[in-house]
Formats: sequence, C-alpha cells, structure tokens
Amino acid sequence: MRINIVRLMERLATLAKIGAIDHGGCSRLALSDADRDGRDLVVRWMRELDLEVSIDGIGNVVAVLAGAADGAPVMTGSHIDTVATGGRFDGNLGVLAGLEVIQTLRDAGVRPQRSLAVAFFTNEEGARYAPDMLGSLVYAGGLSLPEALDIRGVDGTRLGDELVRIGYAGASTVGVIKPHAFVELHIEQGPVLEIKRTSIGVVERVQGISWKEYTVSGRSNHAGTTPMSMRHDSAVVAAQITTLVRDLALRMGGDQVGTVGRIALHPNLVNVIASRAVLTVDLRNTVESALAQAEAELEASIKAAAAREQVDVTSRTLVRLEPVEFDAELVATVERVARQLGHSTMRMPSGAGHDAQMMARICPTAMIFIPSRDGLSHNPREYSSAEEIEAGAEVLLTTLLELTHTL
Ligand code: HGY
Ligand code: MN
Ligand code: MN
Repeated sequence: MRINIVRLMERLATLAKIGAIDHGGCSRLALSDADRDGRDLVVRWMRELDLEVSIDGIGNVVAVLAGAADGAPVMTGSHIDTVATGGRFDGNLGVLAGLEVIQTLRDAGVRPQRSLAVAFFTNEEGARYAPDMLGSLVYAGGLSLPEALDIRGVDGTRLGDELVRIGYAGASTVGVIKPHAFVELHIEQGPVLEIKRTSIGVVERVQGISWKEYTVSGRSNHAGTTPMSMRHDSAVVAAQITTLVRDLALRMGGDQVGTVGRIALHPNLVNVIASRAVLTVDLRNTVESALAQAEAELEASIKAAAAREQVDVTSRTLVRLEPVEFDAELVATVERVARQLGHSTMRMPSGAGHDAQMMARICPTAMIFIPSRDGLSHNPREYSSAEEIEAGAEVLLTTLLELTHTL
C-alpha cells in the first residue's frame, strides 16, 4: 500500500483555497467564516469515505474507520485553523495525511484490526482565542468545557457564541474516544531538518510555553507641549519590554526564545503620548526550570522599567504549559519505521506547540516532522515539497498500520 501523493497534494491545494492570501498562504482564524468553510470541506471528505464523524462540544471533529476488532482506536490528526498570515501546511498536513492514510486503506479494501481515527482540534493556534491547543486541551481534560466556551477573543467575541455561529457546537461528549495511541504528522516550522539535510524529524518532546499579556498604563498628553521630564509614556515601556525579551533570550541562550508578537497602543495617534499599551510576551524553553527563571527575570526587569517611567503595569497569564515528553516506545517506533522506509532521521524537540502535547496526557503519543523550507512558518511562504510530504505521509501510514495491527 502506498499513499497517493497526487491526491494528498490536491487536497492540500483545495483546502488552501479557503481563506487564501498572497504567496500561497491561508488565513483561517479559529471559528471564523473561513474556518467554518475549511471544516465543512474536510468533514465532507470524511463523510465521502463513510467514516463515522462526531463533533464534540468544543468543535473538535473525530472521524473513525471501524476496525475488525473492538477497542480504542489509534488516532492521528492535527488542526486546520491557521494564524492570520499562515501557510497551507501548518496543521493541515497532519489532518489531510491522516485522511489520505484512511483512503489508502479503503482503496486497498483493507480493514484495520484496531479502529483508526483522524481528528482536527479546535483553535490550535490560539491567535484569536488563548490558550493555544485549546480543543485538544479540553479533549484531554485540561480545561473544562464551560470555561473554554466563555473565553473572550482578541476581538472581544465569546468563543462559545462563535462556535454556535459557525455550526460546530457539537453534541458528542468531549474526549469520549480515548485513543489507544496518537501520532501527529507536522511540518517542523523551523530550520533544523533542512540544515541537517534530514528527511524525518523524530520528535521526542515539546518545549514549555509561557504567554502573558501586559497592560502598561501611563498618561496620555500632548506630543508637542509635554516636557520630556514630565512624561509617563506607555509606548516607551512597551518598547523597553520588547528589547528586554530579546536581551533575556540571548543572555540565557540554550533553547530559550522570546517574542513580543502583539502591541496595541491607545489612542494610537501620531500626536498623543500613548496612555495605554497592551502587549503579549511568548517565552519558551525545553527546560522547565530555565523557563521559570526567564519569567522571573523578565518580571523584575519590567518592574524596574515601570518604576523609571512611573507607569503602572499589570499582567495576565494566557498560557503556561510545561515541557512534554512523548512516549519513548512510540518515538522509537516512528524512528524505526522511518529508517526501514529508507529515510534519514534525527531526534529533536518541537519548538512549536501541537495538539499532540495535549494528547500525550491521555495516551502514548509521538510526532513526525518533515522539513520546512528556510525554516519558515506562520508565514504565507511556508513550504514543504511533495517529496518531503510523501516521505512524512508514508512514515505515518506505516506507523499507523503497525499500531492498528494491520501490517
Ligand atoms: O504557538 C504555537 O506554537 C502553535 O503554533 N500554536
Ligand atoms: Mn500547527
Ligand atoms: Mn501554528
């Protein structure tokens, strides 16, 4: 059995037309109309394969190919929501490759021993509603459904209302299918595999993530008349926080990364000293103690910057996830299968968050990476070649065949 790479590339291209933006990218923010249209398309493909499709209370969609034997299914999948300037492969590859594996079995008239499921989870990106990996977090029991439905987005909308609006407030109980195992195929979204000229990334862990939103409250005043000694300028402190984050990450070294991705000034006018700045800080590290240290050091530096400018700074935590180790045996299976198929492999951590890190809370879980050209992602120019995609999908197929005792 071989996956049909032409069909898989066609599906990726068809899905990418929904919410298409320049340079081949996609914009399908969670629970937007574009997300709804993308969901409708993938659910149609699932139904065309006669899979048993269920939609749960947070909008996760699970499609099952029944196996010959009873018991929990082996599951694969990812997400189909994207950031506003996303690529066509982030998340989408894992869902459509899973669908391709199932269609390959169907075409060959092969029924797996264990049932095989492919899923997509709601709001993996967290760009509109925090936290990220929300649907899989609720699926794994890490956040209650009522709390999740009450989350407010960056646009002020309530998550549960948007879920109803797009028609994906499903009836099935969240997490009712506890998988026997979970394997996710994903693009690396970084430069390592390309630099190392390696085809398959065998992901051992996902780094810890800390997202905080800071509100800096200064005093708006006239840009022309206010002496520099009398300013309480929230924009200046926001800029200082941005460079503090960069300096902290460089000083800590290792896997430490830090990003200020969102800054909003109020009133955001050319001749008014900003009274308020709202900004986000994304800190990540593979080592929990280092991540905690980075958070503590940043807090101290922000306090000092606020005191110098005599502004007030408050913060709220949007996401705090510790590093997650994947199942050693399943990781070894992915590595062995990839090598048996003749692919070069390397073990590595994931810099990005994934639904797999949530599924690891409830079942043995592993991930398969393929290279990203120039390490680009969360960028419309995100690209992986058909050859790289075929290699990843073949490793996924063979791993799933083994896990479902279909080999
Ligand atoms: O932020 C992340 O790592 C993921 O793309 N949600
Ligand atoms: Mn992703
Ligand atoms: Mn992403």
